[in-house]
Amino acid sequence: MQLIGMLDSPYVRRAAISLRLLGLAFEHRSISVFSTFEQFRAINPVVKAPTLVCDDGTPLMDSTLIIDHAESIAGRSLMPAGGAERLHALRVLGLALAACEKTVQIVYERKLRPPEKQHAPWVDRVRGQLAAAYAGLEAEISRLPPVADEATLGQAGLTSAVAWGFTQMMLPELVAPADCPSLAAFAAAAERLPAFVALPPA
Ligand SMILES: N[C@@H](CCC(=O)N[C@@H](CS)C(=O)NCC(=O)O)C(=O)O
Repeated sequence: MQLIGMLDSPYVRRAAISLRLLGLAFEHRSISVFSTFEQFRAINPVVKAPTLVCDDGTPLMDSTLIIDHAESIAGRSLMPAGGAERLHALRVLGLALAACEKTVQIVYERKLRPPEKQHAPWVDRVRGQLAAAYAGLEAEISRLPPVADEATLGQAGLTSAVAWGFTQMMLPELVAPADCPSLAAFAAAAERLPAFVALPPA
């Protein structure tokens, strides 16, 4: 199978790291939804990254759905099976995905719209949502197992670390590490794991 998309997308990166942690072989193709739009469109006319082209040619979209499919192939999950642990992981994952989404919205507003068409009230709203997502993540992250090795890193921790790295790479002025010390330390430890090192965002 082929994973299509650039690793500077947090969605592509979380899918790639998940595939690797699940022990699944895949070819990663760094095709951009922007600079190589037509090449991407030839693979998936919807042009969404990540796209997973399955072995039978089916193009799947959305990182969460791709990970769901990958877990069904691997026969195991990066999420806790149930109970309070799963509920907490779902809470953390939702916050991390919201942080990714709000970061992407601000980046698109800045990069894709001409300055005179940028809408300050919208950006302020999204900035508030981004700050709330990171405040929530900072409050919750200490309840995840500390990053010891890849075997102990679940989906919630993986995606939190990817989200943090993405926001720090794209909008470092908006969320200071000093405001999220636990999350920053957690992400730094995750970034030292082989799967994160092998799949860098840049
Ligand atoms: N919910 C989706 C979000 C994917 C997403 O928005 N990807 C961006 C790249 S970071 C994209 O495809 N942008 C191109 C577009 O939406 O036109 C996921 O989890 O995969």
